[in-house]
Amino acid sequence: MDAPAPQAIHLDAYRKPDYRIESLALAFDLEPEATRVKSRLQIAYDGSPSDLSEAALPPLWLDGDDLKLLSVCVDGTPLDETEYRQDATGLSLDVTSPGFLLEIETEINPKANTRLEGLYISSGTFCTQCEAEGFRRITFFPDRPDVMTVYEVTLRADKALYPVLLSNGNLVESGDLPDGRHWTRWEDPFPKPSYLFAVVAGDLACVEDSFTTASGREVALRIFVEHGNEGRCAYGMDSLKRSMRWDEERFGLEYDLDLFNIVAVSDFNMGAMENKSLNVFNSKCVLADPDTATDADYASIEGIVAHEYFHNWTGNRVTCRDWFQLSLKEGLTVFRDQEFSADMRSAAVKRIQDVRSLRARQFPEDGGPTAHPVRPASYIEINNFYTATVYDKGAEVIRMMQGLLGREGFRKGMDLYFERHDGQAVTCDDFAAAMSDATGVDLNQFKLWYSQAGTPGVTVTGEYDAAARSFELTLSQTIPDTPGQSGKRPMHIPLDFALLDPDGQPMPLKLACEEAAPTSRVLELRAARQTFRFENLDHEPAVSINRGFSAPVNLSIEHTPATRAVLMGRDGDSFNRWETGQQYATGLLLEAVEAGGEGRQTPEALIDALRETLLDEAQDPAFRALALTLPGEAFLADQMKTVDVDAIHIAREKMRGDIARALRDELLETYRGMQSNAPFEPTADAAGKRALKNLALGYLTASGKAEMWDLAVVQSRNSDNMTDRMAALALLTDRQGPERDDCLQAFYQRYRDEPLVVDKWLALEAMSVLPGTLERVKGLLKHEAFTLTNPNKVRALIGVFAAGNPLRFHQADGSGYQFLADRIVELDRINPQTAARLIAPLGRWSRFDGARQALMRQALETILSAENLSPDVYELTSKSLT
Ligand code: B3K
Ligand code: ZN
Repeated sequence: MDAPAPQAIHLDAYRKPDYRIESLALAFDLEPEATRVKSRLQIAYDGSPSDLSEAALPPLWLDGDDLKLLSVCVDGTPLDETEYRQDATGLSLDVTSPGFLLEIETEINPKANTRLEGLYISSGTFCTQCEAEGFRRITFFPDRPDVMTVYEVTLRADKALYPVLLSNGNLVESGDLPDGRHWTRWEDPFPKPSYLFAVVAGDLACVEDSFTTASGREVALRIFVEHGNEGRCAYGMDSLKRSMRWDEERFGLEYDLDLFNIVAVSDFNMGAMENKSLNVFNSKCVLADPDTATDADYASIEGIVAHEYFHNWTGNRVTCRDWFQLSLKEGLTVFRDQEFSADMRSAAVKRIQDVRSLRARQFPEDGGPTAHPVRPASYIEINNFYTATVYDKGAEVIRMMQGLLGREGFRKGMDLYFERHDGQAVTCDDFAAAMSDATGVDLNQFKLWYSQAGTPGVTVTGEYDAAARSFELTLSQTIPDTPGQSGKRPMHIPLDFALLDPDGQPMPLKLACEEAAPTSRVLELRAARQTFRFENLDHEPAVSINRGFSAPVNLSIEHTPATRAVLMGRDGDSFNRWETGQQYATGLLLEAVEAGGEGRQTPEALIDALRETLLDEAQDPAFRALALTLPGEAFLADQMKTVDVDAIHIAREKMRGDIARALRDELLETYRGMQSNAPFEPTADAAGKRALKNLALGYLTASGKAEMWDLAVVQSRNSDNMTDRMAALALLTDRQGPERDDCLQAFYQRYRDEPLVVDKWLALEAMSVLPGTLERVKGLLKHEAFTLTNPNKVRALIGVFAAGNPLRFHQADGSGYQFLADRIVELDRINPQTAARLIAPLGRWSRFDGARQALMRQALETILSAENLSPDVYELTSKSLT
């Protein structure tokens, strides 16, 4: 790299803005290659009155990126070029009066905007993405979240090509213009930061519904989609209405405008965006019907629609002071969407799924070269900080607060937060202060969760004294060093806790110093090491700790075969029932990996426990499916000092085979028993049955009986829904032979005109464990179905290969690494944000053997030596190499 390395921005350098924007009027003349943007900003000096002598007024800084400046006027007078200074990052104006009207005209080229930040075109529709710093690619503006103002937006465009013209807030006027053009004007009465601004213009179909809020406001709900997709909006619409009701009931939060719009677009850098009253969605995250979407897609749509809607209060009405506070809105809103989904579906199953995803995405991040705190202290490119840590660990931090304050206390804290901060841009400290002030709970030590990175390790040991009928529990914590942070302070860790008797019943927990003996407690670990002594216990207890995964830590605890059986079979906390089984299987698998993969026969104790769960009709099928799913290869890798992808794969397949052979009859019975002739319903119950049925099918194909594969072939061809079809194909993609190719080919032919299903097809090829996968993936880059300009396609093929196929990505010759490096360099020129998101698998190099380490570092060096690297890719690649 010849250009100077991009500079980092630091949290402690925060300064409040010098100027307020009292109002903003924007007018767009939309043309694909030359859109004109006129902005009128009423500006006021926001410093102390003593600074008001004219000479002392600081210059006004306006961010700008890739804009053609046409004119600047102050109070009606055009400025000449000596009165402002422009560089590649913006404009600095001399200010002579504490209040003035600034008018700026710029020209932009949406068609050339392949970064998908700012104003761009997706399948002929104009749309915007402004978070985090896209607004500066539309017009010059102080593009930071603590500058909030009211917007009036006028849109003018060709009426035939763009009959729908949308922006934030309420439609106030519209009309026709000469030359086949038309216009609309929008006003958003709520002050907002620029990142929540949005515009959409296109020829879109609209599905309409309505919602009446608790206080009687009638809200029009609209989902705009490409023509032909109207039939795929029902689930998203229903999710929206249920979210609106839920937020009223759980948090007393009502919608605040008469209109709520969702627009689906096919080219989008992430899932969706919460622009005020005009949410823009990746079509994948809102469109669904049984023929094209799986149960997992339905669940994700429900969660994402809710998430974006919930941002209206947590993010929009109260926003972030600066981007270091991103988790203020994201962690809190993820927590809210998790709670919503838990209420809509099975809370136990939802919790297990969330923990699985935390462990798959966040724990490795927290233990790798890009580890950062929930509130980072510095960044080069903020788009690189929309991470699992900020989102998912951030949500865990909020969940722990709810655990410490109780649900009622937490609600009081939320009420106080809105009472104090509605309409403001605030910090994570302001949030914690509201929680603490509303309840009197001291959160000072707890706030280390915001500033210390790394997953804490908690070790649990216990000793039962039969003569004294007492049990002594010792907890100790260590917080690992992470880049730039060492010697950390002990955290405040809330651990939900019970002691179970041999029947799985919770025993009274009487501490020596207390009279009360509840049957469950939250143990608050605050010191590096703490001991708790419980009295009056008639049996040696089974320790059920970190129930419901109350704290995001790595727990280390030894069980005897007897206590393990109690926890696995009878713990009333279903999370720990699941967790104990997973720990048991993990221990066995890691032993087998040590032995090169094959290891010994899977013990009867595990098989018996799995049989019991499989056949236990009292338990939710979705839970049973999760309990019978072995820990994934990536999770196992994360438990090892030096990862051996081949041995992990062999060990896991061997155990699957053992289980399949031992339980074949029961699995076949389950496979048949979970079939249904009823029409597809995306309910949690029906989805749970399909999950268990497909789990059984997976094991059956692993049992070594060739005829079991016929079940998968038939299911892939004859199912009436995408869930079953995909489940069968995911098995078939790993099996060499003509059926595989025939089934995948038939699938592509059937769905070649459905972009979202074509993504699934690409992902199936990318996740195959067969040896020729990399070659097939390379071939698919040239397939008519693939393009580097669409982020969904990139993630489906390249992303799934690199992050979801450890066996083939890490093949010993390093060809997987070099393939990824080349694609990242190529994509960086088109779309840096999406390119940067592909780097993480290479950053894990230190966990591999010497030969792979060298090859992975070499691939990272290839990226770093490319010319004109974006700050996005530069930041993550350089950090990954340290
Ligand atoms: N707030 C957006 C994410 C924007 C990402 C910008 N790189 C979606 C969400 O979290 O709801
Ligand atoms: Zn969000």
